[in-house]
Amino acid sequence: MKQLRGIVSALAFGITSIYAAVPLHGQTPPPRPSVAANFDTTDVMIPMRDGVRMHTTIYSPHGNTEALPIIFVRTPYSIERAGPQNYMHLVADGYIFAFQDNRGKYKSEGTFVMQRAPRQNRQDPKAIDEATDAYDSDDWLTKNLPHTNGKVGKLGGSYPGWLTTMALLDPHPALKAISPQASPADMWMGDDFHHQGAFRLSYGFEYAARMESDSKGQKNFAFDDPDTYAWYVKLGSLAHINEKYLHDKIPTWNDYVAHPDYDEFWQRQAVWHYLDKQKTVPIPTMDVGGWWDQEDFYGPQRIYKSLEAHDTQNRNFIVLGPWNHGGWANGKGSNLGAVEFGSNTSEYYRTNIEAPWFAHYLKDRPMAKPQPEAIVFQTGTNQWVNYDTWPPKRGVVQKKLYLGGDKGLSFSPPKPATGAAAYDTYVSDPKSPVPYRHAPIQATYAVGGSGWRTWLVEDQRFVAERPDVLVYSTPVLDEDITVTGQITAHMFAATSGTDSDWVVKLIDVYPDVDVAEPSMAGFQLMIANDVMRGRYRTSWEKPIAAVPNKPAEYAIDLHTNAHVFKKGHRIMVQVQSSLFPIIDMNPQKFVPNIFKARDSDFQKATQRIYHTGLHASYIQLPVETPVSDAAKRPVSVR
Ligand code: PG9
Repeated sequence: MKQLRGIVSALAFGITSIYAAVPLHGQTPPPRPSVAANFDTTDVMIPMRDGVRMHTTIYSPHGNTEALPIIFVRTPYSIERAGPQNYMHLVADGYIFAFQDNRGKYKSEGTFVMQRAPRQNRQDPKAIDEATDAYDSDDWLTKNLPHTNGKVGKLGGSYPGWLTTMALLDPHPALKAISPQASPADMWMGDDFHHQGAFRLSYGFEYAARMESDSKGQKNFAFDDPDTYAWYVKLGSLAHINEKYLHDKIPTWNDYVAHPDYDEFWQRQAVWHYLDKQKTVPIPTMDVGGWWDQEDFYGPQRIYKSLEAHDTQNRNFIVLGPWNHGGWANGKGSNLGAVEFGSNTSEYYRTNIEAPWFAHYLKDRPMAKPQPEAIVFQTGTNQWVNYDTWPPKRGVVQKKLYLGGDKGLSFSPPKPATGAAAYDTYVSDPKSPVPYRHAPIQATYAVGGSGWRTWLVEDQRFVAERPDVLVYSTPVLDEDITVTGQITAHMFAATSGTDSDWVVKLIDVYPDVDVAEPSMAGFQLMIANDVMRGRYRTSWEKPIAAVPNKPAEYAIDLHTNAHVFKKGHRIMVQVQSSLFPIIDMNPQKFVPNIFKARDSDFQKATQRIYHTGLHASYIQLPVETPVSDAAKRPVSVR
């Protein structure tokens, strides 16, 4: 400890007692327990290769003389409230903890760049990015802290999760295990800012305005209407954002406007492209994601997939559970909104999965059983299941669930249209878009509470009766249907306009009279959903206009899942052309750049969803074979 004090006194600018967690963006940290009193706390400014210094707080167990590994978290959301008390499941095993303000945020020097793209000039010894900041910090920590075993482990959720992923691009030799959690992988394809080309308006606007209005990133945009749905409808074209409110001052908003398509800007930023090019998985990596993550559901799946392609040494693992954004890091995890899971899933994750994993790689502790490739919480049955691949290759058959002319859903192809129209139709009106959650839609990070964190588990009956939402449903199921793996919607659709969005929601409908869970009777629980901006149906880089009223196929990635639609329930699909204001309203008239559309470009469109012949719309579902087929079952139920 003496040595540490000597070293840091030269660099330190003050000692602080810091007792709270690294909360996810906008979360209130838990109260301060006394655990931090058991640690010596030191603030240091760690120099990076370009001379910029990063504010870092180190917690060493009081009086420790043992060689311990370092758990290291980097964040743009301030380390002022960070501390070991939020990692009680790790504290007991014995670690030194270090927390660092991201470059340009709070007490760290330099300039913050939203999701700074990896440096392109790797020959320049002074060039920096998040990987070099991680490397330089690891180097300093392992060389300067006393009583370490020379091993570093990194973890973090969301932005800190992404900072963790970035460390994979240039890992320091001391880095021995990482766990990126809810880490975005691609801000255009599927994470916070866009989904398959559709702009995530309310999140993209509110997050960028909050993060970049000042260096702290804690000032919410001041809405003058408590229901932001009404505010965004009144806003009209996205061009008014800069004209009326941001005045070109928010760099991330300007990036959205300058780069509407999947151009080099987004591709250069997206970490999975770099992971794809790596030859190995350099560090044991445990990716974590939540089925109902309202922000970064795509990222964990994409990162795992990219690493898995060259995981020759079995170092790449994934954990997927029944959580919203970061829901595994705090609390019990016994429910999300109205949905009950029958056990404390978050506690289970922290104690039985995360703690043994880090102890194995950082402290050489043997695992009771080898780490399964994929540990997945299967919803519907509410059980943990291990798989030897993700998505599973064994025991799953790909089935097409067809949308029928009678608004039914069936695994049999629909009959050719006889008299009845070959499509269903609805009118999508930009003045009255389909809300993504029930009114009032509070601001994303509204002080006093917001429905944002649980919108994905809201009962979808609140829109099912709307004339601009098509609803398809199976009869009541007479046996369980287990869906495990990749789900993709194939919509054969047409619009009377020249551009359109297509939103597909896969829903589990609880029985009308639910004896097991009376409060859930008739509940419409979204299991999977996503949106695709029609103009990108042939290329993400080069948008094209739709030919009015001509059907085209739209493939919409609904990502992987593990859910049992139980006997007595029904499977439902809802199709619509807006999800507002989480997704901006498509003008429904093709314009080169939607961020610059005029108000007069927005028009009503009559939409068609086809259901016969060559144009039979369907959901591709990975259906597990019956339980009796033992050889094909998942590796084990935990
Ligand atoms: N979802 C947030 C975020 C991550 C990365 C970039 C932008 C936003 C977060 O909660 O950190």
